[in-house]
Amino acid sequence: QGRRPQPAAGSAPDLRPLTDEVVASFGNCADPRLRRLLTDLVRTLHAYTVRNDLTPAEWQRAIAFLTETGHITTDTRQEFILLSDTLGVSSVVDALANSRTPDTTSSAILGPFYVAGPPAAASGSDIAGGLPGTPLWADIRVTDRRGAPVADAVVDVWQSNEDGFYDVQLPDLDGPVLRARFTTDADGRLTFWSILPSAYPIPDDGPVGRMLAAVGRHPYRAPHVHFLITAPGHQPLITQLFVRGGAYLDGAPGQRDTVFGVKDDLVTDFVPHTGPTPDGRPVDGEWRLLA
Ligand code: MBD
Ligand code: FE
Repeated sequence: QGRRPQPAAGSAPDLRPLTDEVVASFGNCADPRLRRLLTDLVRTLHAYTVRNDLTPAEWQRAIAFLTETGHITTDTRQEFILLSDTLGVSSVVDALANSRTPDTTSSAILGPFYVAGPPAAASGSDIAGGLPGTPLWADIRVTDRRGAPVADAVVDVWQSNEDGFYDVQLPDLDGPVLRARFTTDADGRLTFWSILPSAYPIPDDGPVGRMLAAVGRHPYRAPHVHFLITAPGHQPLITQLFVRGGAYLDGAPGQRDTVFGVKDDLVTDFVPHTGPTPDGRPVDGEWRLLA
C-alpha cells in the first residue's frame, strides 16, 4: 500500500493530495511569478487529466504530438507557434497585451514567418522581386495616437506570394523577397510596390495540419500583409492589414481565418486602380493600399 488512500473499487481516486504535493514542491521557488505560473499550470493540467479520465495511451499520444510539433521541419520552423496560433492562444496573449490602449491601430499576431532584420528598401521601391501577381501600390502613413506623423519610424513589411508562400518556404528563391524594411519620411509616409496578397493555407503537412484535419477545420488565413513598426519613444506595433472583401474574413466559427487573427479595424480597402501610376509604370489591374 502506498501513502495515498485507495479508492473503493470502480470509483475515481481522489487526486487532490497528489496535486497539492506537486504544488507544495514549488515552495522554495525564489521567483514569485514563476511559482504562480507553475502552480496554476499543474493545477490546470491535473484537473484536465482527471476531468477527462485521460488514459495512458492518450497521454502518450499527446506527448508524441507535442514532440513532433517541436521538431524543425523543412523551412527551419517548428510548429509550436502554429499550434498556439490555431488554438487561439496567440490571439489571447495579443489581446491581453494590446487591447487596452485606445486610439491606436489594433495589433495582430506575429505569425511564424517574420525574419528579423529584413533588407532595407527605399520608399517607392518594389518588394515583389519580379514574382507574378496583381500589382499593388501601398501608400502608408504612420502617426502617433494624436494623429501626428511619426518620422523615421522603421517599418518592416512581409507577406506571401500569389500562391500563398513566404520566401522562406521557397527554397529556389535567392535572397529575401516580399519582405523589406522601410523608414518613414518627415510626413510619416512610406510607399512601395508589391503584389496583392491572397488567401492561403498555413503549412498543413505537419502535426498542426493533422490536428486541423481531425477536427474538420480548413487551414486558410484571410489575405494579409504584415507590419512591424518601431520608432524611438513609441511602443512597437506588430500588426497586419487584411484585404476588404477577401476570403475567410467572416463566417461561422471554423470558417473564418484559421488563426483567429482578424480584427475589424485592420480590414482595409485595397482599391482597384487604373490610370497613371505614381512612378509612371504601365500596369494592368493595379490595386492600391491606402492606409
Ligand atoms: C501566417 O502567415 C500567419 O501570419 C500566422 C499568424 C500564422 C500562420 C501563417
Ligand atoms: Fe502571415
